[in-house]
Amino acid sequence: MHRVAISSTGLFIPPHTISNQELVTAFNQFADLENSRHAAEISAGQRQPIQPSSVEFIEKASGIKRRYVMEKSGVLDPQRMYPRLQARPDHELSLMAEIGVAAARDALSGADKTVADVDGLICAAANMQRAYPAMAVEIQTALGIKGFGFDMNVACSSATFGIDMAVNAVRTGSARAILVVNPEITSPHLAWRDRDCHFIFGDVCTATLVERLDNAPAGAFEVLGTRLLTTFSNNIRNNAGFMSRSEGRHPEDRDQLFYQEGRKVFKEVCPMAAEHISSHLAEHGLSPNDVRRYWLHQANLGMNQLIARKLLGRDASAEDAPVILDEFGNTASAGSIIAFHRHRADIQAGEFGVVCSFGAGYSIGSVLLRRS
Ligand code: CO8
Repeated sequence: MHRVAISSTGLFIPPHTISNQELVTAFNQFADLENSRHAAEISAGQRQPIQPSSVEFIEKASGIKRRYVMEKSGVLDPQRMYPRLQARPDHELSLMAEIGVAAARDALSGADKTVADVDGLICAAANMQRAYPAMAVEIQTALGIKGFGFDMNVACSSATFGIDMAVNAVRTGSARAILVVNPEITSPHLAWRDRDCHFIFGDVCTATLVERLDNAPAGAFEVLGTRLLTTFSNNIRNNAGFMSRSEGRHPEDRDQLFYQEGRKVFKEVCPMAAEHISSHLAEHGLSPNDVRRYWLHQANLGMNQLIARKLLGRDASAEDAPVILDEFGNTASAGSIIAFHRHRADIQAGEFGVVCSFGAGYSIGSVLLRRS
């Protein structure tokens, strides 16, 4: 058995940002167009008008101020309201693989490693661009990694669950190092025409290099343990899948995109996540106040504040639980990894930190770290 560390992380940031104001302006134009198109039905009481969105609501309810996207003109076109992405020929690198390669290279250079040091690659994300061949194999081959790659999807917990798989492979000796890559292109799966959720997600890609502690650079974060939990819930869903065509579904049908019961998610997941983290820490003889930093999943600012308060018994500062969702929105599984990527340099040797994700499934994954 080997001791295992996270050596480094990588980040790819998409080229476009959408501010809340831009988003709300486009949404409200769309609402006006739809309402005037259906004016007769609305005035006859046969149809409800679409209500406008508001910047104030979005910031207060979520803490999100802007988000990055791969393509913005289609999202902001009130006649369209989803990104304009170009289909690529099969011989070209696919979009998800392209951003995966960029984040993976960033992670490798952060640890001063090359692809020759890596034996496998896991592509772990909430949405895959296609059914097969696996995205991971395309990214692995584009990078030139000899070994293996596979995809996995546990929605917002994909990154932490992927890290768990990588840690086990390195600990037991089946690989020296594994890259866990999280290309989260959420924008094509978001219902931009639904004001309840049109502000939530953003695109990004993160990568995490997991390797033997004795091969890792000084200052790497030793993985002391991982803990995973799932329990089925219909409160966050997307029914699009390979049976959709046979079921006679249309891509615009509301359940073929992301939908959720946000209030229920908030109420049910916060206590589960706090309990999950504190019992994970207890397994290692630690209490929540022994932890210098929590890099939490970035879905909602209020959610993170509540979880941190439940853990620490006081209000958490940005020191305790840094926030990146104001800039990125909810980036599905990448959020906690972006927080770790951006906010770990000041952690001292011997100090503890926890990366924790939570989301659809429900799924919760925590990774307990100690700086070496
Ligand atoms: N502007 C103005 N008003 C609005 C808007 C808006 N944009 N949206 C809703 N309102 C209104 C509502 O209609 C409602 O009005 P009324 O009181 O008259 O009914 C009122 O504002 C309050 O609405 P909510 O109760 O919905 O508001 P909340 O305070 O609950 O906030 C949130 C909504 C922000 C969605 C909040 O509930 C939340 O963040 N919950 C947690 C959700 C969460 O964490 N989900 C995880 C999803 S991510 C995941 O697991 C990965 C999925 C895979 C990725 C998919 C990629 C696309």
